[in-house]
Amino acid sequence: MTDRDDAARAVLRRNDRGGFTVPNGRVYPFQWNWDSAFVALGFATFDLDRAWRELETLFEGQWQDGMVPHIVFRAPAEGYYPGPEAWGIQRQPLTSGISQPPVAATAARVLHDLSAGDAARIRGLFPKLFASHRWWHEIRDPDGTGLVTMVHPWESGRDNSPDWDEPLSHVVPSVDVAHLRKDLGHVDATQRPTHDFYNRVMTLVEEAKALAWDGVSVARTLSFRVCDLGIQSILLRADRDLLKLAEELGFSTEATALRDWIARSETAMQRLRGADGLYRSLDLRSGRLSEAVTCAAFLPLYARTASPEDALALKEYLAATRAVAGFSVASTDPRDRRFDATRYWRGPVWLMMNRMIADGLSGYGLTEEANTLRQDSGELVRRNGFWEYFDPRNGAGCGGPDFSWTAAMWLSWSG
Ligand code: 9WN
Repeated sequence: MTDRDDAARAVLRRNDRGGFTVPNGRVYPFQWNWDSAFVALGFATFDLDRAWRELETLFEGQWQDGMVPHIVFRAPAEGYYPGPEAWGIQRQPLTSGISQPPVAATAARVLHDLSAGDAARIRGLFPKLFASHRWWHEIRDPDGTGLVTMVHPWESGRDNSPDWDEPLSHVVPSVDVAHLRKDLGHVDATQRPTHDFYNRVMTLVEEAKALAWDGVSVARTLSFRVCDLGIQSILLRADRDLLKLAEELGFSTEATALRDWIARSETAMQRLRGADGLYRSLDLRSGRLSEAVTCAAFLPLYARTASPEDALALKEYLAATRAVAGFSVASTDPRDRRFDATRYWRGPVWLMMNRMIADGLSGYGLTEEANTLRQDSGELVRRNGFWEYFDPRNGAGCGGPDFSWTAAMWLSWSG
């Protein structure tokens, strides 16, 4: 074990609030959905019980209809907007009203594989995981198209990606929340989304509040309705992992439903393929594919739904962008006019994204490319520490320091 491994464990321990982990104590002082799934992989390298606990506490925030909220406000904390009052949801524990990419089943499968035949924890979690997948496939795909709807850029976890520029331009801001923001007290404004972005996304929160957060009404009527290539791919991969668990544990009814969802998604995802062969997100209101090519373009590999030809095209695409960007994978194509090297999801490299992309590349036999991503990711941490995200041009750390998922990725993958 190296000093850096020790430091990574120390980050997780410091951000541990007793059964759940905050992404960063100052910038994000609550429990986040997909952060917890990645963090569980980090804990699993030295404390498997604590890793399970991370997923279990996340699911304590699950709604009756199956949704796993993107934030669980488990304990009061200052320093973040929008906090619980802005969502107006009366339930305990307090939560936000939207979700995030469903990485949890994939993480649970990893934990189960490490649990040496002890199935007690996965048996407890399985019905909750299944309910959350059903929520995506039924409530967020009310017409059974095979493409799930996200209703808010924060659901993608790639908040201000250029993928959302066009669909968000049709949301007419009805609020001005610039003065309520707290993120700019922690992080340089050039590394965060704009005020205009915040006004539009908080308008969406107001729209959903007016519908009393009713799941199907929200999915059918919010003024931002997009099939995110990221969520769609991550869900398909997680469906496959959950199916493996269902088969092993003997949940046969659930296994049948999962097989149907998988088949439906595989067919529907072909609608996300652009004229150049690369996959994109789809604006479900306008029927238009996103113009931008972002890091999500690689995730059909992670979903194991890309063809071998797609994989070769992505291999070339990776080499071309890497030659321009320096460190991979830039969250937006560095040759695109919308690329911004330090602004959040418009350019920076994120380690958990690299991990999923590398998993995808390995799955298609592109071992050398997968290793390159792993080395790049390790190098970013070795040079600069456990930052939230990194400038692809020079590797400089951006956003919050001592970040949980970056430490977790170091421990479980790139270190
Ligand atoms: C909104 C916690 C989260 C991540 C997201 C990342 C960022 C929040 C914000 O931080 O989003 O959910 O306020 O900027 O974009 O992926 O889960 O780390």
